[in-house]
Amino acid sequence: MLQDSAIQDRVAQLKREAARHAVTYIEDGMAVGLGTGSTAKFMIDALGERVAKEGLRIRGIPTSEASAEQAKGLNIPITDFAADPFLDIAIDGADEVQRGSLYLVKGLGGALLREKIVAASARRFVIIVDESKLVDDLGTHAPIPVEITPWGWERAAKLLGDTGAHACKPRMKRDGNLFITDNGNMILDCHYPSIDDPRGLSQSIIDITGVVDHGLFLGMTSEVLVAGLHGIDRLVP
Ligand code: ABF
Repeated sequence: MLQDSAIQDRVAQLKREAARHAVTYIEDGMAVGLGTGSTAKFMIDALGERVAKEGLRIRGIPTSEASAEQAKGLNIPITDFAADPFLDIAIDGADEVQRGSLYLVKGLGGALLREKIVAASARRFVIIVDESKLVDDLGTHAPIPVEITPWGWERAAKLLGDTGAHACKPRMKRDGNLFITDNGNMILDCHYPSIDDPRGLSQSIIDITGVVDHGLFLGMTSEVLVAGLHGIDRLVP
């Protein structure tokens, strides 16, 4: 029996391999959405390597300040939506992937709004996860993060309760201060006992004034690369 740390090392190694594979989809001249999180970090590293070694000429839109810093450090040119309103591909991680539909929960890293804008702009949206992220029902392991404007957040929290959330708690940082997104907003982490109608829930949440967006990414995924202990699986909707 492998020890926990040995399993974690193996999973990290597989995620790194899946990230390297995803980066082979990127071709010269492409505009690329750069995700956020530990898996996306492997992907940006692998992309930086291709830029340095092969002279790959691409430009990226990062989904967070952290990913922007990483990309700049690797000499990956940064672009914006004025120059590139549409992206050839975006590659990111996720917190949950629903088997079959490939619907996602994203945003535990706090970058869900920029991630969703980038995903919506991309012709191909590729997700990399380890197999622990695969679920039958969304909301099983992860709360649904909802990005909201700080002013009036208590009202939005109450109305989110009416959509079936048992609890919607403002996200806090480890130091006890409120977590504020790169866009200056708050996140409410909403726990749903079950999500039978993801599309209906998505619409009900977005209809609440003060909600900027939420972590349900429905019908956006082009493919998922799953790093499992036995290798990498490729899922398509
Ligand atoms: C981003 O990073 C988020 O949408 C998601 O919350 C998180 C996944 O992180 P990791 O790859 O570290 O599990 O993709």
